[in-house]
Parts: sequence; structure tokens; C-alpha cells
Amino acid sequence: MFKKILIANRGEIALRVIRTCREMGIKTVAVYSTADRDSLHVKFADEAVCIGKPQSAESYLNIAHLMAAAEITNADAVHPGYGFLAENPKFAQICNDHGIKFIGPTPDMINSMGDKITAKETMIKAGVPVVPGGEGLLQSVDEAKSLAKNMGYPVIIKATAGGGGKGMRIVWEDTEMEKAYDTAKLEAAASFKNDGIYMEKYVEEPRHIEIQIAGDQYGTICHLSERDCSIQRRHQKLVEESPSPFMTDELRYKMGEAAKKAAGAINYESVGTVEFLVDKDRNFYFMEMNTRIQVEHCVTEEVINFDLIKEQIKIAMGDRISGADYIPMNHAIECRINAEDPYNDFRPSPGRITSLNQPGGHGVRVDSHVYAGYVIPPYYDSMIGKLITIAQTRQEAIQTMYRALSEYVIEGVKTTIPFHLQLMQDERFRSGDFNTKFLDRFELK
Ligand code: MV4
Repeated sequence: MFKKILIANRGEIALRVIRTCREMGIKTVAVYSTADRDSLHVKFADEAVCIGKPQSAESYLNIAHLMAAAEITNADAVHPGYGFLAENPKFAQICNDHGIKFIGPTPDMINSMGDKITAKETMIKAGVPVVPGGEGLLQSVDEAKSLAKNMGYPVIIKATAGGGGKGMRIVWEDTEMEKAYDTAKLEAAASFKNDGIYMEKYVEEPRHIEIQIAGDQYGTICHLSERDCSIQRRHQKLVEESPSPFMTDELRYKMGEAAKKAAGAINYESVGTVEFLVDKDRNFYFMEMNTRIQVEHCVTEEVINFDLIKEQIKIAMGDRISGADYIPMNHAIECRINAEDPYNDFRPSPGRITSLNQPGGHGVRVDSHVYAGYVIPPYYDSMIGKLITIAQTRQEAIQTMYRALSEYVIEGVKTTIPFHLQLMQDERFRSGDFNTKFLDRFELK
């Protein structure tokens, strides 16, 4: 049993972890940069340690500072949240080497999913469907061209060290290949210090549907149903929901089994997510696996009535899971409320929140670390909070969302609320007829 957990993160996820720890009777240590002195996670934790300057590299990404904070407070475990060091195998290794349990998978598991070609090969061996493509790294433009001719254009070039959309190039015809190959390789080298690239058939207008899974230290794995994350803009998710409006019982069964196979192939321990692309004919393909808790975990929590952070902590303590899968019992939608100007290319809008009214009432959950007078620092992501609504049907969850968004008052910074208000009234969104290209054609009025 953990007595004290250090949370190596900030913002709403730090608060989210503190809340569950309180309920479990576990003490908490917050860490903070000098820019986050007045943050709620600092006030809500039992102890707080300043770990450095505002820049992430000097604080939330600084492993030496975090380990010092864990040692002086006698923490017996570290929760990494999402982002920052959550998928850094070196950090997980150093925690474990110091006798501090990293609440997440082992460094080996993080590594095996971090390199996309390795992950894909593991999935093929395990019998999980992957997008058709070349085997291994591309060695030359000529190889890229002949491969693309064989499988037929369009194709997509991806960085093996990439993920989340960075360094991808779609290629529609032979004449574009040379430039795409070169820029993808340069971009991969610059972004990831690894210029390895590979090719896949490009799946047009896919949905992004991911399966939440959990695995314990004894090899039991279950799935906790899907989230539809197709409403994205430049690879930034804006809205997530569960169940997916595109889901059928048969598809959920098949994707659930595939996700469990994927996790089982690496003996996965902790909670995690298997991301799939789903085409219009409901063919699905493994994309990547996230070895962390995700921003959008709340919609799953609400549709299956289950605390995923509690489960993650219990698994790390060595508890067993039952192995039963979970099916959504109602509908949940999450809107990300960011300090961004949707009328100006979603440009970040940090600054002081001069006035605040958060929504409430039946079917509404707000996960947020802000308060009236809080200053959103410019150094980190611009999320103010997550607004989640829960209802028996999708239509009702949308209606509740519209109502809750109308109650939300945030003054002093620009927010994504006007975008979400229009989306909730959009006929195509309301009918569930959308894919990852939806926001490319969405015009804010
Ligand atoms: C694809 C694809 C189409 N075909 N792969 C984007 C994030 C990264 N994880 C992989 N991504 C994609 N891979 C093939 N073979 C389209 C995307 C993609 C996408 C995927 C999910 C959500 C939004 C997206 C937006 C653009 C492209």
C-alpha cells in the first residue's frame, strides 16, 4: 500500500490525481515551478515542493529535481500524469531504481510502443490488424516509389520515432515522392533525433477510435470500451466522446479483442489506450498505443462509472483486476476548454482570469484547476479545463453540453467556448456524421 504519492505534473491532472489519493487515504506531494506557485494543485496537496524555473526543462521535465523532491518528502510512488515525463522510459527506470514505484508500465513496455515500426511488427506478430504498408524503414526514394506503386497512391510517410501526427507526409502521386521523402526525413531528424521513416497506405477520411484497456501484474487484461476522438484540429483533440456514434456491438467486440491482444503482446501492466483508424466500411487498423492515462479518460469513467486513476494506482500496488470487460451504460462528451482564440487560428491566450463561473447541475462534470484571479502561464499547454456531460443518450448529452457551455463564464482570456457552442448546434456533428477531416471544413461564425 502506498503511503505517499508524488505527482510529477501540474494543472487539472495533478488535481485529478490528488482527489483520488484523498479518497484512498494516500498522502500527496505536489511539485511546482515558480510560475505555478499559486496553482490549486499546490494548495490541495498535503505537501508541495518547488522544483525550478517556469520552463518545463527546468522543472516538470527535470528528472534530478523531481527525484530530489521525492527523496526529501519520502514519497513511495510517482504519478506522472500525461505529457511531460509520462512516456519517458528513462524516468520510469530511474524512479524504480530509487525504490520509488512509477505508477505506469515498465520502461520496457514504454520503449516497445515508443518506436512505431517495432510496435507495428509486434502487432503483426500478435495478429492485430495494421495498415498495409512496407516492412521496416525506408532505405531510399526509389524503394519508396516502387512500394507506393505496388500498394497504390495515396500513401503516407511517418517517422518511426514520431506519433501524434508529427513529421507525417501524405503523398498522392509519384512526382511528389522525392520532396515528401526528403522533408519527412529531415523533419524526423530535427524533431526526434532519429531520421527513420516508413510508409503506409493512406486511409482516407478515417475516424480515430481508441480503446481503453487495463492490465495487471499477473497477465489479466480487460477493455473498458472506446472513445471517439475524431474531432481534432492539427492533431489537437478538441472533443471526445463515448460511446462512438459509429460503434456497433460487433465492432466493439472485435476492436476490444484486438486491443486486448495488443496489450497482451507486451504483457502490458497499468491502464493504457490502443488507438485505431477506422475506415468508412468499419475496417480498423492499429495506429499506436499510449502507455499513460490520457486527457480524455473522463468520458470512459463516466460511461462505465469507474475511477481510472484509482485503478491505475491499485494496479501499481499489485492488486488484481477482475478481467471482465466494460460496456458503456450511458453517453458522455468532453469539450476541452482552452485559453485559445478560436477566431484567430486558435492562438494561445494566456493571462489572468478576471471573472469565472463554472457550470454545474445534473449531468455535468468540470475538471479544472483554475479560479477567479488565476493567471494562466504562457509556458505550458493552454488547457483551462475539461467540461464533461453525461446523459442516457447522445442527443441529451449534447443538449446538456450546450446548456453547460452557455453557463460557462471565463473573462480575461479568450477561450474555445464559442467554438464548442457552434459545434454542439452543427447538424453533421449532431447526426454523428464526422471523421478526422471534419474540422478542416468547419467555419466558425
Ligand atoms: C494515418 C492516417 C491515414 N492513413 N495513417 C495522425 C496521428 C498519428 N497517430 C497518425 N495519424 C494518421 N495516420 C494512415 N495510414 C491519418 C492520420 C491522421 C489522423 C489520425 C487520427 C486523428 C486525426 C488525424 C488527422 C490527420 C491524419
